[in-house]
Amino acid sequence: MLTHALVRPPSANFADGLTSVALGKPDVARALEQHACYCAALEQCGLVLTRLAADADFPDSAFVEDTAIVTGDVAILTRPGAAARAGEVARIEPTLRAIFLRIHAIATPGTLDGGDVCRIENHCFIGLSERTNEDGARQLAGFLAQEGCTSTAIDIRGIRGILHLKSGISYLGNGRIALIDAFAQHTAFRNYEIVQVARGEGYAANLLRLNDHVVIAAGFPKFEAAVRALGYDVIALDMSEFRKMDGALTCLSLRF
Ligand code: CIR
Repeated sequence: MLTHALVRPPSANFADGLTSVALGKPDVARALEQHACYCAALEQCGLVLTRLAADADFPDSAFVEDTAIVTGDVAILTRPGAAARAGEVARIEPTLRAIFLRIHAIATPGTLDGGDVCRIENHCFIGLSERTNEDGARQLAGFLAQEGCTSTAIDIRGIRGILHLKSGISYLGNGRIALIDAFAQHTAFRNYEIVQVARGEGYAANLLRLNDHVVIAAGFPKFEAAVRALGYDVIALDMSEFRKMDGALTCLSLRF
């Protein structure tokens, strides 16, 4: 059962953050409205929120997921792969130290973004990406092993159109994963029931299973119908402004 989440709203200069997609500049007022709806959805799913202040020193800082991996009593501070985001970890560290009993940290030369870590029960898939390197993945695997969690590295560097592993795969619970077609034949996922995201709806592969609900991005009708047909209680959220900055549902919170 998830009970808490950390969130940080976008700052006034959110549009100055990093992006690899050509979807235009985000409207910050609209991003703030979407963020408020996101927070309300997390609360509807039973989570108590810790709301951090917007941080204009780091335009990408609303994407708190990339700064830490949290599991049980432990937080593992990341070392983000984009230099412009490196300072975000120190900004969130005091909050994590106040919540978690044990803190580990990815050290140089390792790099790791939280968006590259997909937890499925007691196993983590760790994406090797433009942001997460082998050393970062190896360090994380070691920390996870200390916590009784196994892991597998998945190389996503040849897959076009995804920034992080979790841009293309999410855990729905009940042994079920949602994934984009580029992952459909991957042997690492063969023991799971797969809900394939239709071509053209790939953005929807990033979702949140939060207790009794599944939170998905609005605007992907085939995928939404498939998830509803499985019997999940679905909340669909407009994510348009975050999408313009390569962000999706999981990026906007740390859940524990
Ligand atoms: C970045 O490029 O780092 C941000 N603009 C987007 C980060 C998205 N984070 C995530 O998927 N976990």
